[in-house]
Order: sequence, then structure tokens, then C-alpha cells
Amino acid sequence: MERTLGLIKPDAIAAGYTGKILDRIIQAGFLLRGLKMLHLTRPQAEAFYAVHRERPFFESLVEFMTSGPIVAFVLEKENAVAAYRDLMGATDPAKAAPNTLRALYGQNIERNAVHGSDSPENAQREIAFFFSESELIPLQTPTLAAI
Ligand code: 3AN
Repeated sequence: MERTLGLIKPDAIAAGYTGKILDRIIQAGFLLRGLKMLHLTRPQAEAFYAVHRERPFFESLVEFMTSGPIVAFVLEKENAVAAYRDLMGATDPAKAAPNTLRALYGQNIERNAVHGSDSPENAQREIAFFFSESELIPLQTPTLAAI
């Protein structure tokens, strides 16, 4: 079993898609190990997207990601990183496969509804960015499987 970090971005929350997105994820067989809503500060958003610091869209991305609350979650499944990226679809919603989260709920390449870690190494880093180990549900309980 592998873990990955997902976010619902401010655009999708403002549009009222939070429940629909979480439902799709759970129905796809991911176990939800941790879940929280928060409003990123500018330094937090800059740190989270530090790898994109030199990209032309960095400033706009930080502005967007601090424009409203986000939902952060930890998912567990076999090959969770790749499986969740498949469920999200391509970065640009216009190019995302039909029925993926970004095709359904994204507006454009920046306001694309959801985030998912792009490698197991980044998943570990991104999970630690949002959650302490004690905030994660460690055991596969019947209750958790039914959520
Ligand atoms: P992904 O989220 O699919 O891994 P990344 O890591 O290339 O894509 O980009 C991180 C975030 O930066 C995207 N989710 C998107 O919000 C934003 N982004 C990526 N490329 C662009 C772009 N060309 N213009 C504006 N924003 C972008």
C-alpha cells in the first residue's frame, strides 16, 4: 500500500464541489487516512510550490492558492500516487480524459480543482507538510473502509 497527498483547491471549494470530489475518490477505492480544511498563508503556499519558484506562473499560482480555503487529505491504495493522478487527469482540464476530476471540475490549467503528489518521494514530503503522523488514521478499520 502506498500513500499520496491530495488537495481540493480554492476554485473547486468555492464552486461547491468538495463533497462530489471526495465521493469520487472514496468510490474509486482510496482509503482516507487524514482530512483537514485550511487556508494557506502566502509563506506556506510559496513553500509548498517552491519547485515552481522560477516558473512564470508562480506568482499567480500562489495568489490563487491563498485566495480561499483548501482541503488537504492523505489517501492510501496500491500505487496510490499513479492511481490518484489517473483519477485527477491532465494538469490542463481541457486536455484531461473524460470523467476525470479535472475534466469534470477544473476551470483552466491554473484553476484545476485538485492537486496530487507526482511521486512517492514527493508524497512523503507533501504529507509531512500538512499532517503530523499522529493526525493520520493508522489502521484499516471497518469504519474507515466504509467512509
Ligand atoms: P500537476 O498539478 O498536474 O502536477 P504541475 O506540478 O506542473 O502540475 O503544476 C502545479 C500547479 O501549477 C498546477 N496544478 C497548476 O495549478 C499550476 N500550473 C501548472 N502549469 C501552469 C501553467 N502553464 N499556467 C498556469 N498555472 C499552471
